[in-house]
Amino acid sequence: MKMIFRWFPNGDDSVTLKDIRHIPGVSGVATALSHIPVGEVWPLEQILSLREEIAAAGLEMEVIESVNIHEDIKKGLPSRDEYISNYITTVKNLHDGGIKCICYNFMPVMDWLRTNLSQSLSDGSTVMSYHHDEVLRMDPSKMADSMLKGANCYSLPGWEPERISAMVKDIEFYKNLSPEQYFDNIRYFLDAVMPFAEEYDINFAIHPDDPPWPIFGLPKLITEVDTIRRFLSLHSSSRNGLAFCTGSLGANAANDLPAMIREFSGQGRIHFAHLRNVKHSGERDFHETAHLSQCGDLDMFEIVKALSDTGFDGYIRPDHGRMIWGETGRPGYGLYDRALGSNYLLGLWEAIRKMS
Ligand SMILES: [Mn+2]
Repeated sequence: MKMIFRWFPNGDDSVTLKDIRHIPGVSGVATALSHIPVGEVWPLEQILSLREEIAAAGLEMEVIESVNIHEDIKKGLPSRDEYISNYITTVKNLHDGGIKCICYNFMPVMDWLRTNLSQSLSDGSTVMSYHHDEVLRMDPSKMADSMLKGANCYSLPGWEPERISAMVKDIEFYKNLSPEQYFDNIRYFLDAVMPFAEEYDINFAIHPDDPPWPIFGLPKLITEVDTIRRFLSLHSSSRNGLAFCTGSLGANAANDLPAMIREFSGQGRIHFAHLRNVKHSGERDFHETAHLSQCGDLDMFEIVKALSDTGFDGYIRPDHGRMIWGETGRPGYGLYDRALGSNYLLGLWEAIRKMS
């Protein structure tokens, strides 16, 4: 297992590589060439120069989060073949740049969604939260405004300008696409790309839908045990795996996360784990919390134990944290609380390993 930390290059992060190097037990970063528009090839030279920058700070770059999927692939349009071909070239270049794992998602239109990027907790810290009633009342055309307003001038992954400009039109498009057709589009992508994942020894880790239920009538598929089983069965290669995000899947209290980890990690299908905690305040309402079990509704001990017991040897990163100690930055991605979280998780990992 390697503990890593998400980091955004090109000055688009309040956290520096030097900061990350100071966190004990963290060996590398999950990062991306996020300035390249979705659908275009990532040039090898740029991958290598980012790798050098990260190596110069004493850190590894083995995980990309994310290489986004062009909307035409998700929609199943004829133009998808060109974008898939570009994607495969990017995979080859990432292989040549020493990458071992690619995180991505197949969420239509938008990536994750929250209704408040800075909700105050009783300890004075702030976190991101989600209230479903507010989403039901939301005008999709105003949604991006409200997300970006809370972003403290940092880019928000999954909320790139090209996505936002097409958002309302795209929501309409998906109203006519059945979940069956959507699964077919994922299968088409996997059938094209997985042979290259094999050839280049790169694990693919799909991120679950966040939150794990439909919004604006959009198909949501990577949300619970049944749909994840179905996704994994679309392509049997063990390279076709999961970025198991406890915060995303854990927003639905019906998901038994340790059992899901035992099943999917036991099959060697979890390549990357995003570990964070959430507190439910209603069936479809939650806020994020510090990583400790006692701070939220997820049992982080059982989650880490399930990974350890199944011989998990992929990457873990602390996912979103609180904003504490006066820090400002991209919501969820401050330094301090994620550093605390990583060391809590490493402590659990060491104790579980030594006692088993
Ligand atoms: Mn996540």
